[in-house]
Amino acid sequence: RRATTVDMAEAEEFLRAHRAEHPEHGPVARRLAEVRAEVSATGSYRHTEAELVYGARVAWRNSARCIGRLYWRSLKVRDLRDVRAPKEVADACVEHLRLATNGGRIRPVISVFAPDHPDRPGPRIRNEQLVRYAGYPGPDGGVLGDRRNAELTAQAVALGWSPPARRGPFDLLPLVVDGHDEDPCVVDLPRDAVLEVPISHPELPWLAGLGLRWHAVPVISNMRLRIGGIDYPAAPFNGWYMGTEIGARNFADRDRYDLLPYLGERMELDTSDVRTLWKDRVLVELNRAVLHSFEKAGVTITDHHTESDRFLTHVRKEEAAGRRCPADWSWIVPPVSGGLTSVFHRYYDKEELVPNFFPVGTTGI
Ligand code: HEM
Ligand code: NRG
Repeated sequence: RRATTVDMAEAEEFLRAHRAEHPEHGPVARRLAEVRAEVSATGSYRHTEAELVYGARVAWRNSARCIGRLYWRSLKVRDLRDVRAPKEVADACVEHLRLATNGGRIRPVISVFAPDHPDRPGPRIRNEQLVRYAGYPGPDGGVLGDRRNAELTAQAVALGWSPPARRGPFDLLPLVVDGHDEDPCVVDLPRDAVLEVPISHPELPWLAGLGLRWHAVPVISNMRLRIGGIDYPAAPFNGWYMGTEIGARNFADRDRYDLLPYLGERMELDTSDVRTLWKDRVLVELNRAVLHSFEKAGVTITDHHTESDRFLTHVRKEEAAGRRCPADWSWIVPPVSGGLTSVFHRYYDKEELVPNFFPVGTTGI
């Protein structure tokens, strides 16, 4: 995990881009000289507060898989670069959840913890999101809860975490944070830091009785933020949900909660032949239930039609600003009703830009 010296070419490109977009921070020449000296002496450099804020926002702007980028300028950046001890990282993550949740009026937030340095790596969060539901191995190879988190659940248990006495399908996993030269820290999330939405349906009263729920805020915590050659391996960020993420994937995927067969029976559809399109019909009702429930609970959520139109507005604004807007069609097009949404009917720029977010286990760009 030893990081290498900062790539000065990447640093320079970033510093020039920052001053070009924000001339109020003065001429770039002096800053470049300063950074060159710091990199020669230490192998790395420290971003100014303004560079960090700009870098984090541009990393979002450059995230080719994200349909929610219209609001990239509104990202609230928490400068936690001096926080590296696992327990302190975990506590600050709990605080992130509270700030972002904001009683249901969700705010986009990123918390940037200590970066990797040539002689000391930064902290790492093992959870892929701050809020994840446990997946327990059941009999016959089945899983109780979210199968996607089976591995993290096993790791937490191995590190001494005890699941609730009565295990359920929506048990909150603890945060698992690794530090440098320290044992990983396992911290339960306080219940009152995690807002959850009970799922009901506008016309199918029995659906509320199933006890389905989902957490209000998606906080991705396993991506490395890279800015100007510096890696921030712990930089959890959030926006709000688009309904299809929950209704068409988390609840529906065969390797997640796999609810379609059960709901098809409950809706009394003919599930004997895929050509009745029973799965498609269940999926629509499930997605209505998600949007309905979040709205009823007063929790920010968006739908795939609105978000697709907003995304194309964003692409046009970026073009007008003379910038490229890379986008990955296969991630941007929603997992239901693709052709009904505006984003389906065109292609996008493909190149990868930095700053950006990368899978935490990888190095470089
Ligand atoms: C991916 C929506 C905010 C960065 C996505 C996806 C959606 C989405 C639907 C695809 C997820 C999937 O298919 O699993 C939104 C909405 C936001 C928002 C509605 C509301 C404000 C943000 C913010 C950031 C961000 C604040 C970073 C600062 C990303 C990245 C991915 C992504 C890096 C790709 C994740 C991966 O590779 O697994 N977003 N997003 N998004 N978003 Fe956003
Ligand atoms: N599909 C995942 C979340 C991925 C990111 N989505 C966002 N990001 N909306 C899920 O939990 O369903 N965001 O930062 O808002």
